[in-house]
Amino acid sequence: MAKKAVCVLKGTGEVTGTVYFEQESDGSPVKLSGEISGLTPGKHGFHVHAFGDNTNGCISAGPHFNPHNKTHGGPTDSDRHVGDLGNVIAGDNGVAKIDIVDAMVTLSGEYSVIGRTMVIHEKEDDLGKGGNDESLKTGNAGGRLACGVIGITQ
Ligand SMILES: [Cu+2]
Ligand SMILES: [Zn+2]
Repeated sequence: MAKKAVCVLKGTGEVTGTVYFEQESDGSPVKLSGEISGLTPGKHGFHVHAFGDNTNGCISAGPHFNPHNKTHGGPTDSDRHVGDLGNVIAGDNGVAKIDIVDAMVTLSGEYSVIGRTMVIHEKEDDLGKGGNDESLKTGNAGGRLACGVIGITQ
């Protein structure tokens, strides 16, 4: 049966967004759609972080969701965190349209992302190719502009 989820992203600044998730059946790819506004034009790292905890803002969401103990990578790499969705690209109007199909993110089972947090970052994610230690953890994507917990929807 198809599963759906939604995430409303908010932060301390002007960045806001809504992301919709849809998965046709268990094990099929997840489609993400929606948009994020208030961004500087260009690429911004976009990840699922481990915890659905926003008690201290986006920081409480913890590191990238990484249940298989991999290094940070890009969405098409085999060595990647489950949460590694790469970058979204904002246009000159500051809006990034989300149109992602991802084979590793799932809405069901032990590694479901429901109840975890989506984060949009200040900078571009270098996808693990930045040549330093931080690149293999966070992709050097910088601060957390906005975030929200991924919740079940109808
Ligand atoms: Cu992140
Ligand atoms: Zn990562």
